[in-house]
Amino acid sequence: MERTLILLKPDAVQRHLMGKIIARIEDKGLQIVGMKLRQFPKPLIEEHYAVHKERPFYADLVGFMTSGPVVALAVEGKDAITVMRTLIGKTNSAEAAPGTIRGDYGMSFSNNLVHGSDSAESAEKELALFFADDAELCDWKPVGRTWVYSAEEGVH
Ligand code: IDP
Ligand code: MG
Repeated sequence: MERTLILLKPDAVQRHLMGKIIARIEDKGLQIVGMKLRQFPKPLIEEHYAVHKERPFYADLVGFMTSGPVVALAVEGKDAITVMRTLIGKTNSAEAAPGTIRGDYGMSFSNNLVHGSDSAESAEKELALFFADDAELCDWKPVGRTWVYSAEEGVH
């Protein structure tokens, strides 16, 4: 099992898409093991996007991500990082494939609704940033797991 950090960005919250996006994640068979809604402090967002520090859009990105509440989710599943990236779609929402979250709900490059960790290393770092206390994460076993995966997939 793998965990990934998902953020529902301020545009998703303002556009009342939280429920629809969370439903996509649950419908896929992924499991939410942490969830909080908060207007996160600027230093935390700056650290989260530190890899983009030198990019021309960095200041706007930090401004956007601190402009309103964000939902942070810890999502668990087999290959959850890749599965979520596929579900989210291409960075530029206008080009994202139909059926993806960005492809179905977005038009923008920057206001693209969702963040998902892009590797095991960033997932670990980002989860620690948004869920600093382990007690904020919930280990639980959904009853349906034995139907989401086959026994051979080794996650029962
Ligand atoms: P990702 O969210 O698909 O992983 P990244 O390249 O990691 O995309 O960029 C982080 C975020 O920065 C994007 O989701 C988007 O909100 C914003 N961003 C990336 N590239 C641009 C750009 O060229 N113009 C404006 N915003 C951008
Ligand atoms: Mg990224």
